[in-house]
Amino acid sequence: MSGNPDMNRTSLYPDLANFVLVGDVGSGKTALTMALLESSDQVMKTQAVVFHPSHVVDTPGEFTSRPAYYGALLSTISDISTIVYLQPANSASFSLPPGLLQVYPGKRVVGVVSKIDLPDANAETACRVMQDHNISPPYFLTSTATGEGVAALRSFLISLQTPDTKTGANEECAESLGVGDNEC
Ligand SMILES: Nc1nc2c(ncn2[C@@H]2O[C@H](COP(=O)(O)OP(=O)(O)O)[C@@H](O)[C@H]2O)c(=O)[nH]1
Ligand SMILES: [Mg+2]
Repeated sequence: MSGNPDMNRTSLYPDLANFVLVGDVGSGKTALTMALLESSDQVMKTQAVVFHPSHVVDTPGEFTSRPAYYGALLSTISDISTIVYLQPANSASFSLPPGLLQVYPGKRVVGVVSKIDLPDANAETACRVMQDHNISPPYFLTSTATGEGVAALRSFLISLQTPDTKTGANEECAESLGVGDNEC
């Protein structure tokens, strides 16, 4: 894990830390990771877990779509406090492995609707899918093509690292960060 060269790079946002992105193959995890970190690295198919500085972790989509990989997913996320789940705006199917939230009941799950710029995007449906699967609002609507919602999500994730927002006041915090404009 520490052999990954990505671990040694410095981050523009040192407080943007301690989260793992999960979601289906092609849901936009790597593109969103790069946008959040403002990294110019090229987005290529993620074949392995990629560790960025400060415990920011990008996972291959197979982790959520193939049961054989669930064990790997569980061990990857065990030390990370926040799961960022991506629901593509043009998909109504949910891809977080069943029971994952029960295995780690203490983890925060942040619901993100990705690719809201797509012509067939339906953010409302995507939010409903997350709600139906026990992911609580606020949801963050994002597009890495237009950049919409990326800064609000980044601010929210950074706010989770400050002790007084870890308990309780996060929805208020999200609103004050302007997330309300971008909610379902
Ligand atoms: N239109 C659009 N395309 C996106 C967006 N985010 C990612 N993509 C594209 O979707 C494809 C899969 O993205 P990627 O980040 O590799 O998905 P991952 O498999 O979840 O890591 C790539 O071709 C990206 O350029 C977005 O917000 N809007
Ligand atoms: Mg990827």
